[in-house]
Amino acid sequence: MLELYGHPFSSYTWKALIALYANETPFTFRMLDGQNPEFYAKVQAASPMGKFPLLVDGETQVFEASAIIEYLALHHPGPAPLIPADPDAAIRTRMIDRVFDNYVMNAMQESVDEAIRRGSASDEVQKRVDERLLRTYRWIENWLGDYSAGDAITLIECAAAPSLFYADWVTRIPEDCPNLRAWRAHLLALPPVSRCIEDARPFRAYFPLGAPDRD
Ligand SMILES: N[C@@H](CCC(=O)N[C@@H](CS)C(=O)NCC(=O)O)C(=O)O
Repeated sequence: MLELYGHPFSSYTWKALIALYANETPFTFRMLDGQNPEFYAKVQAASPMGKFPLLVDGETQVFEASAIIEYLALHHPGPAPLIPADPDAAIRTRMIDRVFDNYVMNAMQESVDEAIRRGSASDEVQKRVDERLLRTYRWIENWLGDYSAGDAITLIECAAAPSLFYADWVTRIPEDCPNLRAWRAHLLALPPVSRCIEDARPFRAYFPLGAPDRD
């Protein structure tokens, strides 16, 4: 039985969970909630910074959410085309996955980290984050003109849903990005994503910048 170590409020845990849920892959969730110190010990030992999620499949341990999805696509495939079979399409999918981790998730995280350190994000940090996120939002808005996956769940949806869910709480997607606003709403309504949202709801009070009263 596969094991996934993570936390229901963690965006990168969602990224792996969405892939597991999309293919109805059986797994045991090992929740990092302080109740089981041995879960933390396992995660700490597995990767350089002890980050989660961590997937364990017998003797195999996989960290980095994108690598977990690659592993699931290869060893536990299901109806959801997590990684396209066509090699060129797969390269494009991996490239867009990097956009969400590097330019959405990381930008948002700067405000969150500052809020954890100081209690709130300074105007200077928030301005820098706003600039980075708005530039990325506009790039995605354009990219969406050529993208249509329908209800399919690939690595792109796994990366996009959690990063856009939380980034919009930090820097609202503006009205001049209607495709992106609609796509975020579409992603949040996909059953594997809405399941993550509901399971995370009890933890919203922990969002360091304060969770808005929506979604
Ligand atoms: N690059 C990693 C990032 C994982 C990450 O940042 N996980 C966060 C939770 S969302 C974490 O482990 N936080 C605890 C820590 O940094 O100690 C991935 O893609 O899996």
